[in-house]
Amino acid sequence: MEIEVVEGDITAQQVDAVVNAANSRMRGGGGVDGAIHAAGGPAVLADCERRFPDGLATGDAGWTTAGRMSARWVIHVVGPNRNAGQTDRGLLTSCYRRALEVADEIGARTLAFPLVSAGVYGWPKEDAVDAALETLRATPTNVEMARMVAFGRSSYRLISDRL
Ligand code: AR6
Repeated sequence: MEIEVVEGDITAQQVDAVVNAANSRMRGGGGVDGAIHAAGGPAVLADCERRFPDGLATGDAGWTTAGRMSARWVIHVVGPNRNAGQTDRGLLTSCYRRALEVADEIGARTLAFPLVSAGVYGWPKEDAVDAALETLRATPTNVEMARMVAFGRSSYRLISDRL
């Protein structure tokens, strides 16, 4: 699998599926979650309600429609909330591994990822990047391309330095 990095907005990526840094309620939120629901429109929330009536566990992934975005699917993952004491790094790497497994289930070949847990959830950025890259590299998958979408210059530099 090819791994690349771009600076930009994840909602504008021309990929099969965009990955969302959601929360376990799966009913939208701020950050990248808010941007994805705003860009995809109400169909994304409606699909979340239908497919995830009880939400989604931390570390897990699940798909919905991408609504009005050019991607076909959103793969929602729930990263650990470090600010709430969830410090188990295995929950963060699980998000990337489970996202690839869900992509394989639905047949998505190109994915765009945000830096899960590195915003509101307070995971240190450097380690969030390392967790993402090492898991994407180590997980067997049919996905052909994983694009890390950096929100801002400093995240872009951080990811490209480590790539
Ligand atoms: N495109 C790409 N990356 C973005 C975008 C965007 N449009 N917007 C923000 N980021 P966060 P978390 C980056 O806080 O830490 C939400 O309320 C951002 O700079 O979105 O996993 C959810 O509902 C950061 O690097 O996600 C949850 O409650 C990264 O995306 C909670 O926040 C992740 O930041 C999840 O927190």
